[in-house]
Amino acid sequence: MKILSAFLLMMLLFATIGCDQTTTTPEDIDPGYLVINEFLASNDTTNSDEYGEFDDWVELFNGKATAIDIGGMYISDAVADLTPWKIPTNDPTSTTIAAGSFLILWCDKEPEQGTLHVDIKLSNEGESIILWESDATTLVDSLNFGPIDAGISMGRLLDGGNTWGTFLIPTPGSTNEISSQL
Ligand SMILES: [Ca+2]
Ligand SMILES: [Ca+2]
Repeated sequence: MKILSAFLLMMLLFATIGCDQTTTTPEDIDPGYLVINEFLASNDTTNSDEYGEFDDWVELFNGKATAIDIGGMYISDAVADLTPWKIPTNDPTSTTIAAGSFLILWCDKEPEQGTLHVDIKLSNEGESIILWESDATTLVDSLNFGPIDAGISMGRLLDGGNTWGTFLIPTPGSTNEISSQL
């Protein structure tokens, strides 16, 4: 009887997961984490910034139950960068990510265009993205990626989850579109 109950429970669990693939489940998220959730390393036509420029971007996702202000954190495209870019601290309205929400950082090396324009660019030949806490030492999240075609984004299949994929339809600032996975 116990075995049967366990079997039914397993079946119910699989059925639940199977029906709900586009929703991030608690098991997929480490609640302590702010993560790099998606990025577009070569942006030709997907989306443009406030200046009409189709620049590269990194999407962050706050999987915590509380808002996070990323002002003061550091970002770079190289692990050994001795002068990573400090995200400005004077514009918390722009740099605060609500619980369960997303934020786009434009990787255009044009910080004069606004708080969320960082002094790095991404290469679609492959490189790294690293985000540090405001002590410039504690790692928030990082990844390495290889060559990727223009207009194709890479991201977590479930927002905040551990498994990465490539997406035909990038989703800057919103839930990753698992149905467009390549
Ligand atoms: Ca720009
Ligand atoms: Ca997204």
